[in-house]
Amino acid sequence: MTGLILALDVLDEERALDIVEETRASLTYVKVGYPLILSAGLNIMKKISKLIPVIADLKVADIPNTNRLICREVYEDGAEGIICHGFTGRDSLEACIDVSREFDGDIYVVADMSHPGASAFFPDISAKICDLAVELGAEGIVAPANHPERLKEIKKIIKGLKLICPGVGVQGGSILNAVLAGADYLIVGRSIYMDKNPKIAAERIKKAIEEADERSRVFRGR
Ligand code: NUP
Repeated sequence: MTGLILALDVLDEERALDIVEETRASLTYVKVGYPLILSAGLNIMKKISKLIPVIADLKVADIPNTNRLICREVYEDGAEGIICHGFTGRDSLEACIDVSREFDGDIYVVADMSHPGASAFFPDISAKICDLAVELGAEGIVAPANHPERLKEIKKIIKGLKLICPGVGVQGGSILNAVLAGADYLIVGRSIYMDKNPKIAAERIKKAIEEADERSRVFRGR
């Protein structure tokens, strides 16, 4: 079953917590990133993690020592998972993964991105990043739901790693195509938190994911 991750890129702590409370029945994780953390403070992760597991989308991309310091801080502040870059190379990614083991946490590695500019560099390096993530024992890979052809290629080489995918809704990707291409989780932000009723929006998207799962099962069973 494909899961739903809310990308909570709102800037107000109270609103953030209200949206989590309203939508969490439809979600597996809430993903927080720089916008919310910088406006509300790192402590927001502790507050959200009392309601639902948190993935910190900090796209950690520094030298090993700095990566270690960042990841420790973020796990101590309540995150269950951290999104890191893999293009920094083995030692930097390994530093993140070592810390994740100390905290029994997860690392998700960005192998490709969903914005138009990503096509300049990522398709050339994404297979290498995936191989490294598999070898080092990451929990999952971040790859674009709005590029199902790239998603399919990535799915083939990541063994059992989880594929978590932003890019449906406002960025133009289709839920069905992403699920058929192998997404394990869809990451959705604006289509939920900008809706006048985030609870209903999350329920609607969850239902669309369930329908896509069903079609995917029928398709695979043929
Ligand atoms: O390639 C990526 N694309 C992307 O949109 C990697 C990401 N981490 N994201 C994040 O997913 C982005 O920062 C935002 O938090 C979320 C997508 O949000 P939305 O386009 O559904 O509003």
